[in-house]
Amino acid sequence: MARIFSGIKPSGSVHLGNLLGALRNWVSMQDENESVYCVVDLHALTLPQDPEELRASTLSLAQMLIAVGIDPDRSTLFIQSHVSEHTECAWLMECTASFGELRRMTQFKDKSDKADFVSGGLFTYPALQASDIILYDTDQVPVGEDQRQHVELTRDLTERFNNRYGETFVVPEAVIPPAGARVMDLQDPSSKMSKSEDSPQGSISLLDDERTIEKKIKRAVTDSEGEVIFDSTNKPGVSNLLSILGAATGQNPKDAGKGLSNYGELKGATAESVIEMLRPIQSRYYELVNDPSETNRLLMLGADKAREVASTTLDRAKNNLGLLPR
Ligand code: ATP
Ligand code: LTN
Repeated sequence: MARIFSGIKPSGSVHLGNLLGALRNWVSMQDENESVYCVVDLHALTLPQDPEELRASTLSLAQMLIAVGIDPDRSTLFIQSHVSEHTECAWLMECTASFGELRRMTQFKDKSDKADFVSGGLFTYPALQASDIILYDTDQVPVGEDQRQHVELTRDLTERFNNRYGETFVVPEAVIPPAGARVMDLQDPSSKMSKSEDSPQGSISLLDDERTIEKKIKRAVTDSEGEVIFDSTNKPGVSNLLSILGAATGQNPKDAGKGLSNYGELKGATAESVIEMLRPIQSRYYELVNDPSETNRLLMLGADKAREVASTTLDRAKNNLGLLPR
């Protein structure tokens, strides 16, 4: 049995990329592993947040995770800021990471290029992420392709720490799905579908209704060739639709277009499969929204379970580092 950890930010509405790149893997991995899943609200603070919106989107994201199939009885599901060991361990990781390593992170480069205000937290973000992962003696981290570099950094930091101070942390590895690992924006297939980018037409929210999904997919950018073939370099828009269709129907993206002779058919088939996939998720989500106190209760239990493991790991790290015991 492996130990699994992953996290997602409450930074906007959960989209198809999150589901296909990460959340579906979270659900399937919880059966045979010991899994820990976290709403990483502290990571959302790297950009300025409206307090009311942050509170609402944190709860709503936890409800969405349950709706997609995370079972709080089988997995540990909690909110990052409820377990203060994460921020404490993040300092240890900041002091283990070099300035150059943090500066090379592409997510930092992308987000800092676009932001008016670049916080120190945006720069040290991967050190907090590393601490999320290592506090649970994690073997595997299910994430989308964009997070591979952060998990690689986590591996480097744990190896460095273990070399300096003796065996302390488990060295984790990323688990990235073969299809759907990188769902692109429907309007700009050169950038990934994202929660916080301002591209509502390019991103399909898991809560979009049928008509909205149809409209967004119909308007997706393709090309002028008209041939339904997978070629992500030369046909990024069409290939993105094929990836979505493939991931939603359990096929390889190269095979997903068989029998579809034009872009209209491709878009119709893609919209239909996405709508079918989201229908049961939406109905479970709206049931949970009617009873927020039950979600809050589950999150408190989750935080208690998480804290027990995290505090043991953090004590071990502090001891190995030479911090004076209390
Ligand atoms: P933001 O836009 O605020 O950075 P995000 O949409 O990238 O958010 P995260 O909370 O950062 O979402 O990521 C949650 C998980 O979803 C991560 O494992 C990430 O790799 C995965 N993910 C995010 N975007 C995509 C995408 N477009 N395709 C596939 N996986 C994705
Ligand atoms: N950095 C990730 C979110 C994240 C995460 C984690 C993912 C924070 N902590 C730990 C996996 C494991 C992102 O931007 N998607």
